[in-house]
Amino acid sequence: MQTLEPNQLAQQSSFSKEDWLRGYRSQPQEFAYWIDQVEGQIPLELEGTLFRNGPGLLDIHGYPVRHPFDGDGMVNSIAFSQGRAFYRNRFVRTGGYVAEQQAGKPLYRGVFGTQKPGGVLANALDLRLKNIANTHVIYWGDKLLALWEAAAPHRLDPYTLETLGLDHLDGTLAEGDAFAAHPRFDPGDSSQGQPPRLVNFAIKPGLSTTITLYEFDLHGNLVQRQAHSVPGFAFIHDFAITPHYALLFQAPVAYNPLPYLLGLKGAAECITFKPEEPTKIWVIPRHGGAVQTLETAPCFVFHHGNAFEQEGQIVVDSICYRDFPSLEQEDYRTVDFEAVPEGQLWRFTLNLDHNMVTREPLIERCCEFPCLHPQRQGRPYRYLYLGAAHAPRGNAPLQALLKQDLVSGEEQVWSAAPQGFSGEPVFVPKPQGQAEDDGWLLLLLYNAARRCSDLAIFEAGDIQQGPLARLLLAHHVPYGLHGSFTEC
Ligand code: 3ON
Ligand code: FE
Repeated sequence: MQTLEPNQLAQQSSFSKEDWLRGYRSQPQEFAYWIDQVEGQIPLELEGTLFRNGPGLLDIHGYPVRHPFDGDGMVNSIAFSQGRAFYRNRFVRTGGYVAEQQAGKPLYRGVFGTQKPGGVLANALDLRLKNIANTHVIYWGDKLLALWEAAAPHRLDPYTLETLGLDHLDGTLAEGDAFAAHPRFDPGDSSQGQPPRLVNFAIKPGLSTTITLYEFDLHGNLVQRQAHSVPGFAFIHDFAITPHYALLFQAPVAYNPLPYLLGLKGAAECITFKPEEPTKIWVIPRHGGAVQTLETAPCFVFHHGNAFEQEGQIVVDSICYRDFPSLEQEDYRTVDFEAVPEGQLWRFTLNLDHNMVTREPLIERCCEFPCLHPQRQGRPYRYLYLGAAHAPRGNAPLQALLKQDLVSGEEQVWSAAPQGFSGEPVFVPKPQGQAEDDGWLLLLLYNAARRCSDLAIFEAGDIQQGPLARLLLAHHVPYGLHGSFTEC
């Protein structure tokens, strides 16, 4: 066996940049087929459909997007039945996608800096948003919805993935209203007479920002809405809930829209981090009561793991970045991973009586895309699953699956390095499961060795044994964002 000096070890990379980049090629084709290349066994009891969303196009007829978050939404479904799996993918036929595919060139600017061809003059003062429906896909109230946080959802046919049109949630959203891409499913508590709820928020930024909170019942009917105005600009991508509270983190950012108006930058590229100011945590009671705001050290959060109430305090577990990842430096394809901060999991404990927040690091390994047992949402919990870097320290692409035991502190890691790249795991409880980790984890991997994607199915109770099954797709799916599982 080869032995390595410590400095050589540090230089040894767990991936090649060429391999990583190949996962960001457009996938313009749409497929529908039974997956017949399967390594291992698909569990017979796994019945239902995994939906995933993400940018399907990284270019529009050869014009590259400036950032993957600007890519047109492509929804994938993998339907499991009797040990077999059927794959399908379709682009969301948003107005922008249809028009641009017809025109053969970009007709819209992207929030993350994509510009129309034609230089500054062609872009200045064009402030139309292209709703790209690329961030999440959920099935709720008999509707399959593709979400993008700055505009309304698109409704899709859950079987064919055909786009049925924009959906204003039975009149809940007015024309032009936003709806965040991060709804939370509150499982409720039947012993307390609390039914399940879908809770989501919407942000209307400006000199002051309006946060609207929505709650829907199982049938998709709006049961509660409240709106609050908070001082200053806010970019809030995700939030957390407990049975009594919604929690939103407002990072200290400034927004100077001038370069956006002038056609020089995308809106998100005009956001800068203010490291001398605190991050504010907005605590909104879900069932009435005064809103409270607490402060903690400056940090930026895209995603929260979970939150819960404990002994009069609120605990929130969140992936924090030292600052808002600056977008303006260079092309995402030439990123220097070492030069940008990684996401790490922190635990915030909020004492509402004393208006105090304490925080401690839980996972120092670079990680993102947390998920947990859906019945533990908003409740005390033990296990969090995430996409993670192969190496225990430093910023790097996600190549691993991490299971964190928050009670014992034990971590389990399964890595797909050097040629595998991971993303968000989705937890599916077993039909008769008892333990919190009695379920499967579904993880879409980009497999650079095949230049195709694999769906890996893990036993959540033991991820280190590797996947129970690997479903080899006949093509690649560009690195995606979020997805969900539904039993039908
Ligand atoms: O001008 C305002 C500012 C702003 C940024 C208003 C606004 C609402 C138009 C706005 C828009 C925000 C949008 C559209 C955000 C979309 C975010 C998005 C599509 C994805 C975010 C992903 C986050 C993470 C952390 C992804 C991580 C990915 C990896 C680790 C790589 O696989
Ligand atoms: Fe997200």
